[in-house]
Amino acid sequence: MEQTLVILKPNAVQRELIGELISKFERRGMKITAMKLSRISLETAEQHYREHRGKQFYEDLISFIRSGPSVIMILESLYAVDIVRSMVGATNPAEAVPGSIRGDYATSPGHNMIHASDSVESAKREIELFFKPEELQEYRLAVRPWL
Ligand code: IDP
Ligand code: MG
Repeated sequence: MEQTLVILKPNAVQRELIGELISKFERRGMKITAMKLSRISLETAEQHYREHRGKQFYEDLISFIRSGPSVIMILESLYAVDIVRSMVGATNPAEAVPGSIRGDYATSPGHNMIHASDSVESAKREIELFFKPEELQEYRLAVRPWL
C-alpha cells in the first residue's frame, strides 16, 4: 500500500471546504493514516518548498502557506500518489480539468487550494517532515476488501 501527503492550504480552511475535500478522498477509497490542523512553521515551509527557492513566486508561496492553519494529512491506498495527484489537478487551475479539485475550486496558481506529493520519494520525505512516526495510525478499514 502506498502513502502520500496532502495539505489543504489555508484558503481551503478559510473557505470552509475541509469536509467537502476530505469527503472526496474518503469516497475514492483512501484511508486517512494521520491528520492535523496546523499553522506551518517558517522552517517547515522552507523545507517543504525547498525545490522552489529562488523562483519569482517563492516568497509569496511561503507567506501564503503560513497565512493561517492548514489541514495536513497522510492518505493511503494502492497507487495513492498518482490517484491523489490526478484528483488534485494541474498546478495552474486554468489548466486543471473540471472534476479535479483545482479545476472545481480554484482560479489562481498561488491559491490552488491543495498540495499533494508528486512521487513516492517526495511523499516519504514530506511525511517525515510533517509527522512523527507515533502520529500515524495503524488500523484496518472494514470496507477494504471491497475497494
Ligand atoms: P504542485 O503543487 O502542483 O506540485 P509545484 O510546481 O510543486 O506545483 O509548485 C508548488 C506550489 O507553488 C504550487 O502549488 C503553487 O501554489 C505555487 N506555484 C507554482 N507555480 C507558480 C506560479 O507560476 N505562480 C504562482 N504560484 C506558483
Ligand atoms: Mg509540487
